[in-house]
Amino acid sequence: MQDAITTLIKNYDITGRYLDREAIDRLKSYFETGTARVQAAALVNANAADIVRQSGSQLFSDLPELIRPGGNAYTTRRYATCLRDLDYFLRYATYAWVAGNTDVLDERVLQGLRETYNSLGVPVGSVVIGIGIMKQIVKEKVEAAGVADSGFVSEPFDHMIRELAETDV
Ligand SMILES: CCC1=C(C)/C(=C/C2=NC(=C\c3[nH]c(/C=C4\NC(=O)[C@H](C)[C@H]4CC)c(C)c3CCC(=O)O)/C(CCC(=O)O)=C2C)NC1=O
Repeated sequence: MQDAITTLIKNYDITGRYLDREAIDRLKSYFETGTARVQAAALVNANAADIVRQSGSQLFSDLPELIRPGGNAYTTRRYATCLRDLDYFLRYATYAWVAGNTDVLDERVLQGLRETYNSLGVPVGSVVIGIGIMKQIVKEKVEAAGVADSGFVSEPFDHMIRELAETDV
């Protein structure tokens, strides 16, 4: 698992370079957004159950066939498992904010996920829509709380969306 700093240092060490202008700029931007990243993570921590519930409700109202007989989230067990998956995506997104890096998502969340979903008939396109809905809800909450520099908020969600959507082709 890597974070913004270890990744940068590793890259410079490989080529034996001192931290140059570009490295300093990247470090500055990471430290300048640091407080906001931690604030956003704390905000999600305090509202996680709510965010997951709201995201699920909107997903199932946009795609009601998911919870009808034959739908992948039909039955209480699968409904709950779907919400659990959304909760995983949310929790790991907060780790990625704090790390300033999406590596944790590749390693802990996305690896092998598409294969698992395919083998269980979980519709990846609908999962991607669910992550997009959750991103919107989280962005609104973070902005409403007045957390500065919220540009980083979307990053982990966009990364998961991109990776899942891409590997589904
Ligand atoms: C921390 C990293 C991590 C992730 C991401 C993860 C996902 C994950 N989701 C699973 C199942 C599942 N995932 C869903 C999700 C959905 N179905 C839908 O229709 C919706 C579109 C969607 C919710 C948004 C469902 C319904 C199942 C159960 C499928 C089944 O057993 O038939 C499974 C199979 C094992 C299980 O049932 O627990 C895994 C491994 N597990 C992990 O450890």
